[in-house]
Amino acid sequence: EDQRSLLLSSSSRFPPPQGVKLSYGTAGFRADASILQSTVYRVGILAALRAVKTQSVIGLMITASHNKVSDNGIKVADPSGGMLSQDWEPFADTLANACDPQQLVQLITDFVENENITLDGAKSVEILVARDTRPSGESLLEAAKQGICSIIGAVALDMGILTTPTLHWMVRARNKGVKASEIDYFEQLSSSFRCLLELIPRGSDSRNDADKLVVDGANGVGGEKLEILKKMLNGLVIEVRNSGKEGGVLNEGVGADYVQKEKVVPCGFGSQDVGIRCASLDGDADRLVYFILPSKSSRKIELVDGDKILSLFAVFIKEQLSILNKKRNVNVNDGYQCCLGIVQTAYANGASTDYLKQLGLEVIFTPTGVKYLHEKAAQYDIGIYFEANGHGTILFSEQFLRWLEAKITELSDVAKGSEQHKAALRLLAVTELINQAVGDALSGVLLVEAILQHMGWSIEKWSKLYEDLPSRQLKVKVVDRTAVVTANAETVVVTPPGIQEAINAETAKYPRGRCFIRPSGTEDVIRVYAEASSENAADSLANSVAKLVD
Ligand code: NG1
Ligand code: ZN
Repeated sequence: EDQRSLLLSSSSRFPPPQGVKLSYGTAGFRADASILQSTVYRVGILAALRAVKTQSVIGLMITASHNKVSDNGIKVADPSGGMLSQDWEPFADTLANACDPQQLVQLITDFVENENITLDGAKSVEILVARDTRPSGESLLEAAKQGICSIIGAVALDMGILTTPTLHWMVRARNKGVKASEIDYFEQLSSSFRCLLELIPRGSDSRNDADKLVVDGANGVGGEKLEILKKMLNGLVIEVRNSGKEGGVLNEGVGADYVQKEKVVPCGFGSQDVGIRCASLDGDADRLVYFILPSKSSRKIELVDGDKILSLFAVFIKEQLSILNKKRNVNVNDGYQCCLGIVQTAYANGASTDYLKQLGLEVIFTPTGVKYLHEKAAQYDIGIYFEANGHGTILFSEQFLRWLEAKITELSDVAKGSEQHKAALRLLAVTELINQAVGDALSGVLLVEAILQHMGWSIEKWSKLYEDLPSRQLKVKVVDRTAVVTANAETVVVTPPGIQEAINAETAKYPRGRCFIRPSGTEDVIRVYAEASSENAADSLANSVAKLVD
């Protein structure tokens, strides 16, 4: 009864916006910040219920990632540090769209009963709340806290401004019972990075100023955090641009989404950067792409996207596994077969898929959205997933980790310092450097840099692993995007009938042509993707298919 009146009184302070229907998409709730107070308050309630139900720490992140600065959003991190379990998404939707306090409280009461959640507050639970640098974040964070505190026994811990992946990492670490502050996160990243450099065969040939990395921080939280992290690193010189302190606007003409979609030089970069290794983070630092400025005269960049980061990681992991499995000092052939899986979406450049398959790797496709890729990758001993836009990570199974640790113990007895021993130590360092909760631009950048140094590769050499097929992405505004339903990891349109046949007929006109359409999960549009052997051909294929949708 106390619980009921607590909810009734707090929810009356957060009336929902009129005439908007929100849905918990692939990236949580996202909208113009001015209409989000009630949604964020309600997601606070949901997170508290999730914490009580799982008896674990839950995370709440207030961000709209690469969207414009006036937008904001909120998403929930589950106990593992991953995305909210998909079976709670419908509840998130109904909760966000309840029209008055009575209906809201009724929905919560029914849900609590169905899920067998005991709300006696006997054991308190914690919800970690953080936000990116958006000005609207402060008051939204307050609304989230109010939601959390409306559930008896739930405690909100304000973590302040963090990157999205740091919050996910903290949730995961806290639930494992290990150290989980932001400094612990930075320390884990910098020490595993150092470890990888120390294991470079020729000895670590520290990079100097002439070989610096320049990072575009998207005028967001990532740049500001990288300024702290870079001071903890040896053997790598990083210059941060667009850290948000120079007055630029978040995600405006900067950041990973802009660089990847427009393929042009971001603000703050120019002729002085020709030939230099550059990288871009997105607004909440969970995406990473690299790029090179090929010439002074053009705004065009050579993009080194998520597919290429994936390929670099795959080459390195595969190499270390094969060194480790060579019968030399210790017979590692103990019957354990490490299963390595690569997960992509239909947006992966066709040339990357060909390259990975030609390396003998198993490549699997899922629909767009990190939750699908992550779930698939988790089915392997080592699962590497990336979206072309630069969101991705590497997952290691518990079984693999136990096997690796046993190997290291064994090798350090009989073959200390051998190549086999070093390969095992490198893999262990990767498990600590890469953020296994979610894609993370800061941990990603350090793994890329460590591997490039290990291989002795320049960014040009890396970029030439394979040559991207020309591609074009378009979006078409439609009245009802749900009218388009797809299958086979979004590569085939099922309804409306007839469209797929028309797409096939168009695609057949182009050598190496590939094209698909799908409804966006984050915007009110149908996205068109086309690939072909020349830029003109890719543009023309995309345009003619876009006309079919209109
Ligand atoms: P939608 O709007 O569903 O295409 C976009 C990205 C996804 C993912 C989500 C979440 C593209 C083509 N799509 O989804 O990869 O990152 O946003 O942020 O880049
Ligand atoms: Zn993001």
